[in-house]
Amino acid sequence: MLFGKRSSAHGVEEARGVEEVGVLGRGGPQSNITGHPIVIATWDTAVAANKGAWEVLSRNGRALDAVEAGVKVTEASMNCCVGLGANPDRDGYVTLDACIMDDQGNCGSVGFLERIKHPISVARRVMERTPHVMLVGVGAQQFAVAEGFPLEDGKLSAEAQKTYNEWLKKSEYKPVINIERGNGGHGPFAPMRLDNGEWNHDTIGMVAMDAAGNLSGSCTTSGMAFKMRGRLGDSPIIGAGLFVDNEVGAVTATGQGEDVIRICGSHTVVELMRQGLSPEDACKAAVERIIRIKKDKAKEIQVAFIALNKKGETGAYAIQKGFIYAVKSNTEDNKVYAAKSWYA
Ligand code: SD4
Repeated sequence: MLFGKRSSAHGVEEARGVEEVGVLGRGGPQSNITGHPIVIATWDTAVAANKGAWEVLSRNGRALDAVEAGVKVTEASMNCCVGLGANPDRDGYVTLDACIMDDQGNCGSVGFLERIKHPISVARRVMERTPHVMLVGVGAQQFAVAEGFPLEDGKLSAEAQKTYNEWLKKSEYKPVINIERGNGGHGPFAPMRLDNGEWNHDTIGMVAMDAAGNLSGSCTTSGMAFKMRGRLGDSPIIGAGLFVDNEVGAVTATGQGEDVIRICGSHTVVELMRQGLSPEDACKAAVERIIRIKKDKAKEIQVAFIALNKKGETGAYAIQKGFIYAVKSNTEDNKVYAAKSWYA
């Protein structure tokens, strides 16, 4: 059904419409769409983060500054999932991934970054001050320190230490064969749900349009809790965890990064919007692609996308029920929405 729509004459017409909007965007003069600032972000941490972004957007600031300021709120807060207070990898180290992309196709990213409080700002420096897009590990940390970011002490937060100790106990008690069955032989990765029954989610992704009609996005995470040391997910990968095309829209992903990477998730959603799909339909079509690949294993994972198009329309879709996101604009007061999902 969706594929039929994409290849129809109607789809082509819609795509042309998007191209016309694009003339005002990337590479050309600033768009003169006005009065349309909007920001959306993943999970419930979005509410505080959107407020941070809105302080920039409501003063006619750039979307790029807004998406950096917004997710910094989450990075600085004590939580399980983003920033240095987050849960560690399975060796007990917090390793952070982040990326950022603006309306000009500029992008920057850091992966496997340790002991730096604001990976999103380091990602922005990579974008603005290096000839590269991505720095990882020790090199990313060296760059951050050279740029004046303080090197923090690397201790786990009290909460993360407690969770890690608990996790270590459980991993000792889990027979390896069951671990292999549950995780495809890749060893003791994070549980899909936390002890309190909530999804084990580890990311904030944010996309915004400013009053000039220009788009930007950011994504920052500690990755999946108790991941293997050195593992990168989708969040630092431009096109997977985040993609912005100022002619079309901006998209970010959350959930099991490996399955987002497999379909170049955020880029795929942007391309589907370019072909005329609404943000929600585009997110849904990308989720369906993952479901087709994963088959029955899709029941065991969560992936969700949020999308914003050039008209300021938003949408989201997830594999599993329970994914939420928040929207702030002149007309939406940081309302939290439950995304539609493939499995009820
Ligand atoms: C990752 N996508 O590292 C991130 C984790 C996440 O909800 O978003 N969890 O794979």
